[in-house]
Amino acid sequence: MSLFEDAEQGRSRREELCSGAVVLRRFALSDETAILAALDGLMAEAPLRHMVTPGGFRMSVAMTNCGSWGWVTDNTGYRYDAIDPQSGKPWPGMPDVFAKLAQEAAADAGFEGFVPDACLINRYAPGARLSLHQDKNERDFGAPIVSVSLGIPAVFLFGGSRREEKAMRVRLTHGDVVVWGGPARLRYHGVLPLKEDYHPLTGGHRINLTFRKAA
Ligand code: MD6
Ligand code: FE
Repeated sequence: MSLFEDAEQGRSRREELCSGAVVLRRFALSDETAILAALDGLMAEAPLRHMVTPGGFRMSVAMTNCGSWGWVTDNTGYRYDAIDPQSGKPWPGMPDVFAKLAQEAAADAGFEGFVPDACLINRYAPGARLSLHQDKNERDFGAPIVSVSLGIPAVFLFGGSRREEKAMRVRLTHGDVVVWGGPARLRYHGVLPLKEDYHPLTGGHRINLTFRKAA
Protein backbone atom coordinates (compact mmCIF):
# COMPACT_ATOMS: atom_id res chain seq x y z
CA MET A 1 0.00 0.00 0.00
CA SER A 2 1.32 3.39 -0.92
CA LEU A 3 1.52 6.03 1.75
CA PHE A 4 -0.22 8.39 -0.65
CA GLU A 5 -2.98 6.06 -1.71
CA ASP A 6 -5.80 8.12 -0.20
CA ALA A 7 -4.56 11.28 -1.87
CA GLU A 8 -4.03 9.51 -5.19
CA GLN A 9 -7.54 8.13 -5.17
CA GLY A 10 -9.12 11.35 -3.89
CA ARG A 11 -10.56 9.54 -0.89
CA SER A 12 -11.20 10.97 2.53
CA ARG A 13 -9.06 9.94 5.49
CA ARG A 14 -10.08 10.09 9.14
CA GLU A 15 -7.94 11.45 11.99
CA GLU A 16 -9.25 11.42 15.54
CA LEU A 17 -8.16 14.45 17.61
CA CYS A 18 -9.74 13.17 20.82
CA SER A 19 -12.89 11.33 21.80
CA GLY A 20 -15.70 13.21 19.99
CA ALA A 21 -13.53 15.22 17.55
CA VAL A 22 -12.41 13.95 14.16
CA VAL A 23 -10.84 15.44 11.03
CA LEU A 24 -12.23 14.01 7.77
CA ARG A 25 -9.48 14.93 5.36
CA ARG A 26 -10.69 16.09 1.89
CA PHE A 27 -14.29 15.14 2.72
CA ALA A 28 -15.75 18.29 1.09
CA LEU A 29 -13.60 18.13 -2.03
CA SER A 30 -16.21 16.62 -4.34
CA ASP A 31 -18.64 19.46 -3.47
CA GLU A 32 -16.12 22.31 -3.86
CA THR A 33 -17.60 23.78 -7.05
CA ALA A 34 -21.21 23.68 -5.84
CA ILE A 35 -20.25 25.14 -2.45
CA LEU A 36 -18.30 28.04 -3.92
CA ALA A 37 -21.04 28.83 -6.43
CA ALA A 38 -23.65 28.88 -3.65
CA LEU A 39 -21.39 31.12 -1.55
CA ASP A 40 -21.29 33.76 -4.29
CA GLY A 41 -25.08 34.03 -4.19
CA LEU A 42 -25.26 34.05 -0.40
CA MET A 43 -22.63 36.75 -0.04
CA ALA A 44 -24.47 38.97 -2.52
CA GLU A 45 -27.59 38.75 -0.31
CA ALA A 46 -25.83 38.93 3.06
CA PRO A 47 -22.39 40.48 2.56
CA LEU A 48 -19.38 39.56 4.69
CA ARG A 49 -18.75 42.06 7.46
CA HIS A 50 -16.36 42.55 10.38
CA MET A 51 -18.48 42.29 13.52
CA VAL A 52 -17.60 43.92 16.82
CA THR A 53 -17.07 41.90 20.02
CA PRO A 54 -18.90 42.80 23.25
CA GLY A 55 -15.56 44.28 24.40
CA GLY A 56 -15.56 46.69 21.44
CA PHE A 57 -12.97 45.00 19.20
CA ARG A 58 -13.48 44.65 15.45
CA MET A 59 -13.03 40.99 14.50
CA SER A 60 -10.27 40.30 11.96
CA VAL A 61 -12.35 37.48 10.43
CA ALA A 62 -15.14 38.64 8.07
CA MET A 63 -18.44 36.82 8.70
CA THR A 64 -21.92 36.19 7.40
CA ASN A 65 -24.51 33.43 7.85
CA CYS A 66 -27.10 31.30 6.13
CA GLY A 67 -29.87 29.14 7.51
CA SER A 68 -32.69 29.86 9.99
CA TRP A 69 -30.30 31.33 12.55
CA GLY A 70 -27.18 33.44 12.22
CA TRP A 71 -24.45 33.94 14.81
CA VAL A 72 -23.87 37.62 15.51
CA THR A 73 -21.84 39.70 17.93
CA ASP A 74 -22.15 43.40 18.76
CA ASN A 75 -21.65 45.62 21.77
CA THR A 76 -24.57 43.89 23.55
CA GLY A 77 -23.06 40.38 23.35
CA TYR A 78 -23.07 37.18 21.27
CA ARG A 79 -26.31 35.60 20.09
CA TYR A 80 -28.14 33.73 17.35
CA ASP A 81 -30.55 35.96 15.43
CA ALA A 82 -33.06 35.01 12.71
CA ILE A 83 -32.60 38.49 11.18
CA ASP A 84 -29.44 39.90 9.62
CA PRO A 85 -28.97 43.15 11.57
CA GLN A 86 -27.32 44.76 8.54
CA SER A 87 -30.20 44.17 6.08
CA GLY A 88 -33.11 43.79 8.50
CA LYS A 89 -34.09 40.65 6.56
CA PRO A 90 -33.83 36.93 7.38
CA TRP A 91 -30.50 35.29 6.55
CA PRO A 92 -30.36 33.52 3.15
CA GLY A 93 -31.62 29.94 3.26
CA MET A 94 -29.16 27.10 3.68
CA PRO A 95 -28.34 25.58 0.27
CA ASP A 96 -29.15 21.86 -0.04
CA VAL A 97 -25.53 21.05 -0.87
CA PHE A 98 -24.46 22.59 2.47
CA ALA A 99 -27.04 20.75 4.57
CA LYS A 100 -26.34 17.42 2.87
CA LEU A 101 -22.56 17.74 3.28
CA ALA A 102 -22.91 18.62 6.99
CA GLN A 103 -25.29 15.74 7.63
CA GLU A 104 -23.07 13.22 5.82
CA ALA A 105 -19.92 14.37 7.60
CA ALA A 106 -21.64 14.18 10.99
CA ALA A 107 -22.93 10.67 10.24
CA ASP A 108 -19.45 9.60 9.11
CA ALA A 109 -18.12 10.76 12.47
CA GLY A 110 -20.80 8.85 14.38
CA PHE A 111 -23.41 11.58 14.85
CA GLU A 112 -26.43 10.28 12.94
CA GLY A 113 -29.40 12.55 12.24
CA PHE A 114 -27.61 15.92 12.47
CA VAL A 115 -29.82 18.62 10.96
CA PRO A 116 -28.11 22.02 11.07
CA ASP A 117 -30.24 25.16 11.32
CA ALA A 118 -27.31 27.63 11.25
CA CYS A 119 -24.21 28.02 9.11
CA LEU A 120 -21.62 30.62 10.07
CA ILE A 121 -19.43 31.63 7.14
CA ASN A 122 -15.95 32.90 8.10
CA ARG A 123 -13.51 34.46 5.67
CA TYR A 124 -9.85 34.85 6.66
CA ALA A 125 -7.39 37.12 4.87
CA PRO A 126 -3.68 36.85 5.73
CA GLY A 127 -3.19 37.98 9.34
CA ALA A 128 -6.78 37.21 10.39
CA ARG A 129 -7.09 35.02 13.48
CA LEU A 130 -9.64 33.67 15.92
CA SER A 131 -8.68 33.66 19.58
CA LEU A 132 -9.36 30.66 21.82
CA HIS A 133 -13.07 30.28 22.56
CA GLN A 134 -15.79 27.76 23.31
CA ASP A 135 -18.90 27.45 21.15
CA LYS A 136 -21.64 27.73 23.73
CA ASN A 137 -24.35 29.99 22.32
CA GLU A 138 -26.24 26.94 21.02
CA ARG A 139 -29.22 25.73 23.02
CA ASP A 140 -28.39 22.02 22.93
CA PHE A 141 -24.83 20.75 23.29
CA GLY A 142 -26.06 17.28 22.28
CA ALA A 143 -25.63 18.17 18.60
CA PRO A 144 -22.13 18.27 17.09
CA ILE A 145 -20.58 21.09 15.07
CA VAL A 146 -19.37 20.43 11.54
CA SER A 147 -16.60 22.71 10.27
CA VAL A 148 -15.58 22.85 6.59
CA SER A 149 -12.28 24.41 5.49
CA LEU A 150 -11.82 25.81 1.98
CA GLY A 151 -9.00 27.69 0.30
CA ILE A 152 -5.61 28.43 1.79
CA PRO A 153 -4.37 26.47 4.84
CA ALA A 154 -4.77 27.45 8.48
CA VAL A 155 -3.47 26.17 11.78
CA PHE A 156 -6.36 25.22 14.00
CA LEU A 157 -5.76 25.29 17.75
CA PHE A 158 -7.50 22.54 19.63
CA GLY A 159 -7.31 22.89 23.39
CA GLY A 160 -8.92 21.41 26.46
CA SER A 161 -12.00 22.21 28.49
CA ARG A 162 -10.12 24.96 30.32
CA ARG A 163 -8.55 27.93 28.52
CA GLU A 164 -5.18 27.34 30.23
CA GLU A 165 -4.70 23.82 28.82
CA LYS A 166 -2.09 23.55 26.10
CA ALA A 167 -3.63 23.42 22.63
CA MET A 168 -2.79 20.96 19.83
CA ARG A 169 -2.02 22.48 16.44
CA VAL A 170 -3.86 20.96 13.48
CA ARG A 171 -3.19 22.11 9.94
CA LEU A 172 -6.43 22.31 7.96
CA THR A 173 -6.39 22.50 4.17
CA HIS A 174 -8.91 22.77 1.35
CA GLY A 175 -11.72 20.24 1.70
CA ASP A 176 -10.97 19.14 5.27
CA VAL A 177 -13.97 18.74 7.56
CA VAL A 178 -13.77 18.72 11.36
CA VAL A 179 -16.66 17.16 13.28
CA TRP A 180 -16.83 17.98 16.90
CA GLY A 181 -19.33 16.84 19.52
CA GLY A 182 -20.10 14.63 22.49
CA PRO A 183 -17.27 14.80 25.05
CA ALA A 184 -15.35 17.31 22.86
CA ARG A 185 -18.25 19.73 22.33
CA LEU A 186 -17.05 22.42 24.76
CA ARG A 187 -13.32 22.29 24.08
CA TYR A 188 -11.49 25.58 23.62
CA HIS A 189 -10.29 26.21 20.07
CA GLY A 190 -9.10 28.96 17.76
CA VAL A 191 -7.17 29.75 14.58
CA LEU A 192 -3.60 31.13 14.39
CA PRO A 193 -2.97 34.23 12.26
CA LEU A 194 -3.28 33.15 8.64
CA LYS A 195 -0.12 33.07 6.53
CA GLU A 196 -0.11 34.44 3.00
CA ASP A 197 -0.77 31.76 0.41
CA TYR A 198 -2.73 31.18 -2.78
CA HIS A 199 -5.47 28.74 -3.72
CA PRO A 200 -6.88 28.61 -7.26
CA LEU A 201 -10.50 28.62 -6.04
CA THR A 202 -10.36 31.24 -3.26
CA GLY A 203 -7.31 33.34 -4.16
CA GLY A 204 -5.60 34.64 -1.04
CA HIS A 205 -8.35 33.64 1.40
CA ARG A 206 -9.48 30.82 3.64
CA ILE A 207 -13.19 30.21 4.02
CA ASN A 208 -14.60 28.20 6.91
CA LEU A 209 -18.21 27.06 7.22
CA THR A 210 -19.40 25.95 10.64
CA PHE A 211 -22.71 24.17 10.82
CA ARG A 212 -24.60 24.10 14.07
CA LYS A 213 -27.91 23.24 15.56
CA ALA A 214 -28.52 26.58 17.25
CA ALA A 215 -32.15 26.30 18.40
C1 MD6 B 1 -12.46 28.20 11.86
N1 MD6 B 1 -13.82 27.36 13.60
O1 MD6 B 1 -12.03 27.08 11.64
C2 MD6 B 1 -13.21 28.51 13.12
N2 MD6 B 1 -15.84 25.98 16.18
O2 MD6 B 1 -12.30 29.13 11.09
C3 MD6 B 1 -14.45 27.28 14.77
O3 MD6 B 1 -14.53 28.21 15.54
C4 MD6 B 1 -15.02 26.00 15.15
O4 MD6 B 1 -13.91 24.81 13.41
C5 MD6 B 1 -16.36 24.82 16.61
C6 MD6 B 1 -16.12 23.64 15.99
C7 MD6 B 1 -15.30 23.62 14.90
C8 MD6 B 1 -14.73 24.80 14.46
FE1 FE C 1 -15.75 27.87 17.29
